[in-house]
Amino acid sequence: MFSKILIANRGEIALRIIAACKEMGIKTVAVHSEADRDSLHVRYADDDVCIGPSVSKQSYLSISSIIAAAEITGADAIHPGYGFLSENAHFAEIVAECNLTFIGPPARAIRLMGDKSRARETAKNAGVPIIPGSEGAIRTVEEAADVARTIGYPVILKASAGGGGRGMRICWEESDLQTQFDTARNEAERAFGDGSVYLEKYLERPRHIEIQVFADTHGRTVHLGERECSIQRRHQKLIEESPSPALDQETRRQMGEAAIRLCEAVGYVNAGTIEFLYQDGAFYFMEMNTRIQVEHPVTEMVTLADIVRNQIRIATGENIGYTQEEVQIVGHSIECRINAEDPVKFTPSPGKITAFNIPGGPGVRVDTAVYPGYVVPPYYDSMIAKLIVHARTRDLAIARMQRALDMLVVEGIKTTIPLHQKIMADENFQKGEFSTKFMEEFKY
Ligand code: MV4
Repeated sequence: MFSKILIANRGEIALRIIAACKEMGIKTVAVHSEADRDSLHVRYADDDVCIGPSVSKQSYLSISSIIAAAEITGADAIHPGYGFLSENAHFAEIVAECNLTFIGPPARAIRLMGDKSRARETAKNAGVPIIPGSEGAIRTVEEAADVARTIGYPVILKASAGGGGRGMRICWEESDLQTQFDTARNEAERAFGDGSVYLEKYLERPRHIEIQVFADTHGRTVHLGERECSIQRRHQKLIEESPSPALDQETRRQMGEAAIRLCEAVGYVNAGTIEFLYQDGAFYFMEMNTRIQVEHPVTEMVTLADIVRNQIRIATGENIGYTQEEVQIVGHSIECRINAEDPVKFTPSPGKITAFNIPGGPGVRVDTAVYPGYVVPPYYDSMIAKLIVHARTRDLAIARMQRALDMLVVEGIKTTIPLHQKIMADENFQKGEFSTKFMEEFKY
């Protein structure tokens, strides 16, 4: 087992990783920017190193500073959390070259899944359903028009190097194609330095459902069921839940098995998430995320798994320790992301939190790094807390979330709490009837 883990992250996920390490008897190293000197992850870690100025580029994204911090403090592994360097294959390679363990998948799996067009081809070859579309990247607009004519409009152009909704263009008819193809290429070239794009049939009202997987170095892969992530705005998730109100047992089993097939096809190791679009009873592979995700707690609640602990155990070469048959989903869990934002305009609302009171009681979990008097810096993501509930049924989980939102007090800044209260009270949300279009159509 590792004796000391460096956490290359900040905020609630850094604290979540420290919590797992403490329970495992592993020492921790926090790295922080100048803006984060007074952060809880710095206080709770055994060691801490300032790795640079406030802007992420010069601190949480600085590979050399982070490696130096690991060497100075004698860490033997690095946990990247989510965001920042978590899906940077180059970073994973450097970590390994420095005789440190990267707590995550092999660099080649990160690189392969980072190329969305190749990931799609890999899924197809593994027998995982993909959305009808181009075979690999598209080189000319004529090629795009040929594929689009075969599968029918609308179609969507996606950047191979994109993901998470960046670099996408919808075409409703052939006359849109030329402009959108050029725009998509130029945007992708500018944003990612790689102008390659691929094409898919555009699904108009899909649900976003993802499968949590784990693979160990001994060839065992299991899944921990799904998360429903359709409630999002501009590709930022707002609410996640598990299980999805849309899936029956048979579809859940098939989606889980498809996710496992993809992992096995690429020799995947550690925690990962396979994202699917689900519409009219069919599911299609969309992307794979090769990191721990923000919404992992809803899976932890319904499976009793400790995902971070498992990541660390797998990284040391231990086996998963249970079989697929032993994974059981119990009850229902919902997570609301509490952001320091205007709840209507979604503009950032950094500043000093003058009062902060978190709900407790049965079935409530709050993952946060905020405390009374904390100043939310303007440099990073606006998420300040995750409010997670667990109950026997979905209806009970919604009722529990409503009372937990009422009992959550954040003063001094604007937050998305009022928005979550409105969504929890929405009839379509309560019925479980929604798609990724929910927020576009939601009146608030
Ligand atoms: C799509 C789609 C419809 N049809 N692909 C958005 C995030 C990126 N991972 C892919 N995305 C989408 N791809 C086809 N062929 C709709 C979306 C999409 C979406 C997906 C999941 C969650 C929210 C979304 C919001 C808008 C668009």
